[in-house]
Amino acid sequence: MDNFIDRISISIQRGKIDANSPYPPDMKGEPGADELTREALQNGVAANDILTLAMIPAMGIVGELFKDKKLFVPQVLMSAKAMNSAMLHLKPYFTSGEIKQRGTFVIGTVSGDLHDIGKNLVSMMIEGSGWRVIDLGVDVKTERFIEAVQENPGCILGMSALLTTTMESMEKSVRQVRSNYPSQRILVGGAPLSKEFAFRIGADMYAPNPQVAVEYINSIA
Ligand code: B12
Repeated sequence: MDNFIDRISISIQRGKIDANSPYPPDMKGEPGADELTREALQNGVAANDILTLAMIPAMGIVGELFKDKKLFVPQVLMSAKAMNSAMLHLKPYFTSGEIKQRGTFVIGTVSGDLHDIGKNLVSMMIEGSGWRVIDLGVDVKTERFIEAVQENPGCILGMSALLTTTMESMEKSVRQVRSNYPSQRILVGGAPLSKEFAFRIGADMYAPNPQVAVEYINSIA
């Protein structure tokens, strides 16, 4: 199992999507995150181990290298693509669809923010715990969040922000949704957030990861 975990982690760190992908040149022809994840699952490695021991830490390493200017945006994008190719294989394990739907969860990344890996993970895990998920995508304007709440009475609303600058868009969206729908449940997440920030802007809950998010929404369903 360690071998698969290490190889998946490296393929994400290096941005190696699959065997046909020419990037990075020194890994030409080698299997990437796509094949390695499929094989790992076929060999009995648990989906949750692949996610928590390989994929999430690998993106963390990419983030550190990016911060230290040892990696640049195009390389980070390749890592994001490799991560997404691995996530496609995990989805069926987290979204078996066997559970009766508990309610509707609407989620989006706030205006000005294009980061969607974390949001997609949260969507996948929440869907897997029995919720119908409506994913509004990235760069979601306040009006769109409000429309979605209006169209889905009783839903729980999730917002994601990965940039300190877009935490302001989140605040605006949360406050406006709240003023239109005072009892709307709002859950927020994203690396730069904190519980204090979430409560200050009027959200009901901050979850640092999908597990806490799932526990929270199941506890109020
Ligand atoms: C991948 C990445 C990109 C990719 C995004 C690809 C994609 N499709 O998402 C690309 C290359 C496009 C990109 C662009 C930029 N990025 Co960027 N990016 C990252 C990176 C390396 C990883 C983010 C990620 O996917 N992490 C993995 C996932 C699994 O973690 P996560 O997103 O935090 O999500 C978890 C939790 O936060 C939580 N969560 C997330 N959302 C939600 C929502 C809810 C409701 C809940 C409950 C939980 C939850 O659950 C998730 C799973 O555990 C981070 C570094 C980092 N360490 O975060 C920088 C980072 C976020 N980016 C950064 C920057 C500066 C940028 C750019 C401005 C760079 C530039 N000069 O152009 C642009 C901005 C583009 C834009 N307008 O959004 C900075 C932000 C700095 C800051 N403090 O604001 C970071 C922190 C890098 C750094 N250290 O400097 N980026």
